[in-house]
Amino acid sequence: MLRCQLKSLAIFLVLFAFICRQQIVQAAPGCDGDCLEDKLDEILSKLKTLNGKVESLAAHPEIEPPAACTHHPHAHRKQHVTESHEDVESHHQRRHHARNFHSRLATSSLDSSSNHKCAERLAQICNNVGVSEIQLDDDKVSPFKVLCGAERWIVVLQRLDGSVAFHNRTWDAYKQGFGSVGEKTEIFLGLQHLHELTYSGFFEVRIDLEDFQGVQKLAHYSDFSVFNEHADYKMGILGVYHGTAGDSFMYHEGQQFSAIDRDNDAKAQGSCSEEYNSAGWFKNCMEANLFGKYLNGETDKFKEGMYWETFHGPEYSLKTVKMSVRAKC
Ligand SMILES: [Ca+2]
Repeated sequence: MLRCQLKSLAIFLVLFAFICRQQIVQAAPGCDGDCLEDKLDEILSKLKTLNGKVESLAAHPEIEPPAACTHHPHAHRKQHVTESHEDVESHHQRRHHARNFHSRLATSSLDSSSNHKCAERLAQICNNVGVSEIQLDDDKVSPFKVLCGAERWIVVLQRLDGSVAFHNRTWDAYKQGFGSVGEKTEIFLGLQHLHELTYSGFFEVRIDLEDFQGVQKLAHYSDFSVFNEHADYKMGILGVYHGTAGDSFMYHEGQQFSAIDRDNDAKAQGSCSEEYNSAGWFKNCMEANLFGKYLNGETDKFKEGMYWETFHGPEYSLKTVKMSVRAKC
């Protein structure tokens, strides 16, 4: 019942924000758009993120929405108001994959504990440190190579020395990925593989950061998923943060991916990708720039470097960044 109320509240807030936005802008003809529009779009973006979070929680297969929720007269109308058709499909697809994932876990070994079943599942994905080839259960997805870290973490982004340019690439480049898979090489797995991987089950994410003094920090989030291309590879909920780096990634939760040729950010006027020569799950605009330029530490290029807001701030380009995902037990 609480989830129902939360969803209704989220829908109401989004609709209310839309109406207020129109009325306020119309009532203030002298406003050139820089004053009210940016503020209102920022509020609207936050409300949309809140709404997406509630819906993602409702889509969790282990917590089915109560019957009263699914039969709510506005339940379907809400989805048409707040989501594109593709988004709805993404939710259904995710629930389908998640159910399959748990079904496989449940039937893989009837006389084993659930942890053991999960361990078996993980062993199939990434059982040794080093380069490995992944074959997901989805037959439509061809096998692809990944770098497996310790404790079965799968490295999806690795920046070590600036030998590969991560910034200013086109949408297709971020979709396909670039660099080469190896322990000492720079790589981005690509948004399509990231989507396929994170939709094959439930995943967590960790981001390891290092500065030029050798100080290492960690940001860990309990959940991570990337929607499909129809949803512009939107980032799903991040869940709970813990770590030593500080939380500079939650700001990006629920955002679609943007590149120089695809502005999906929440900045009403202009493109974050163009402004900072980068790409990412931008809002208005960022608190971390994982695809930023490799600028070797201190820099006067505000937010253009590979930075993390709560670890050295936006005028320091880090030495190494590694982003990894792992299937959860
Ligand atoms: Ca924009």
